Amino acid sequence: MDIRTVATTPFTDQKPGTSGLRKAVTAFQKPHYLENFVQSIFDSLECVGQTLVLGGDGRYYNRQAIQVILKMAAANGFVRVKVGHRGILSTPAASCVIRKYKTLGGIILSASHNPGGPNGDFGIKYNIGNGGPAPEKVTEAIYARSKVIDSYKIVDANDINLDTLGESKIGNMIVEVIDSVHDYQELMESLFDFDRIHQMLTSSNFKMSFDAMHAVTGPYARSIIEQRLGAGVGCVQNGVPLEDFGSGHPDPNLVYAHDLVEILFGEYAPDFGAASDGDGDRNMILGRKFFVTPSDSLAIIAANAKLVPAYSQGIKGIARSMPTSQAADRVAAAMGIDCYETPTGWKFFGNLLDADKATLCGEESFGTGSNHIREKDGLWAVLFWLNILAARQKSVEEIVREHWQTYGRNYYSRHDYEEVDSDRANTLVNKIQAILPNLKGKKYGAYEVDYSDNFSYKDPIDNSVSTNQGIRIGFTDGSRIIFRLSGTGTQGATLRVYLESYEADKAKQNIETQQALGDLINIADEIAQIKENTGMDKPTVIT
Ligand code: VG1
Ligand code: CO
Repeated sequence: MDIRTVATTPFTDQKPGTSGLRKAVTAFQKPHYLENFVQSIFDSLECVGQTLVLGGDGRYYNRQAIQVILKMAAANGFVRVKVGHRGILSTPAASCVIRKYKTLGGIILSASHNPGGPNGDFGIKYNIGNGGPAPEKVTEAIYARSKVIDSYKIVDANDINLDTLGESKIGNMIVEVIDSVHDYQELMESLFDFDRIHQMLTSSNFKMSFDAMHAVTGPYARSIIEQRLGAGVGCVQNGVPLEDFGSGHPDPNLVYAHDLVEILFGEYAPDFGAASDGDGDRNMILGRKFFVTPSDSLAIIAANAKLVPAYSQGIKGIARSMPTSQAADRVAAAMGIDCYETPTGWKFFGNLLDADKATLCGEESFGTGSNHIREKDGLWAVLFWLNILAARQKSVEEIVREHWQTYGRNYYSRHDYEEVDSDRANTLVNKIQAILPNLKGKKYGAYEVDYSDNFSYKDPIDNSVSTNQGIRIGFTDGSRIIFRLSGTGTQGATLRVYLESYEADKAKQNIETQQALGDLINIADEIAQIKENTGMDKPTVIT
């Protein structure tokens, strides 16, 4: 085997964010940029004799990056790489394969919902042996290494044919091109009542539509929902993964999944609609003319978990990210189980899942999942909802409204201000930070501040502490306003403002969300002076 050691100089900007390293494609195309980061990952591991999982969401540069990483894996002593067919592995499928074959870990190439193509974004993340995103101590080690790296190792070899299943070799290392869907589908089949869902989907009185947004879930949804579960050809829209996602923005929300939204809010709306993001870990759930917020979805999944075979014995606990609404907390309280509040990003759920303290996890950002893998899982959430619908024989809207009547409704919305100048965004955060200590007891109309802090989290399993995870302002009636800067953007800064209020009164649970949150929206602007500090008079995206 011809191992070459190539001299390189460090880049200063290879710090992984909320979910791996994300940059413009052009950044990754700079000489040695990808190689430096991959070698920094390998240098933080004991690779010799190990197996690696490798795949991505199919975006532009996926195939090129895979060829480079394969040759570097061989040079660094891996004995086997399991790579997805055509380079495709959704994030949840990669997590599944890592766990099933007990590999050292995996590399997932994705910038999730960020647009792709030559002018779009690319990304790379490392997942550890439990199948989950590398925890902070690992990402910090990778970043530290990237700042001093002076060489990387690569084998001179021909490219691997990713279009044909089976094994070949680079030097001593076996490259195994695996079916991207098989292992994942088998796992889904072991969790849900496929027969019952099949019955519903093949009956004449239930119709659904799934939008894969030209991203990675196409092949998964076609195989599982259209074929195995009998929904039939045509149920999955935009099912062929494209390198630029058909110039779309593969983010399953009311703004970017507008094709699906039009169908579900149109005249001949089906009973159920769902979409997933670039790498398949997010989900949006729609009923006929009805949108389910991701926070409500988590709570409803938890409340109905016993209807699903894999969770029929009950759940141990729930975990949600800090900005996610407290709807799940109410379900946990009613069930007498714990609800954990973690910082944003799936990596913080790993320890709770491993320790069996939480069974279900969720984030307001259209992420839901469970202990079946260690990533959020878009199709899993869709199947969970289908299983609930099949078992309860009610509409999505009926199920959600009944849930509100039982537990109360947590009105919820997120306002994003994208591409804010980074200095201005930091100034805004510093200004709020400065007034935080003086807010307690302060009254804004009917709202009185109960607490205000910058969220810090102590992991109950390994006691690691993560500080500065977002500013929380809680009011005496349980309402909250949260301010955070995104850790996944690639241009300027994105300010996220999360708004939540609680309504127990059944007569007041049907107000339009922005209207219900109107006072809090104004208070958020008063506290953060958003318009003045960002120079923007309204959010760029409201979800
Ligand atoms: C966003 C979401 C967060 C999610 C992360 C990765 O992070 O808010 O909840 O875990 O994206 O999701 P941020 O730092 O931009 O707010 V994914 O589907 O992009 O892997
Ligand atoms: Co994603």
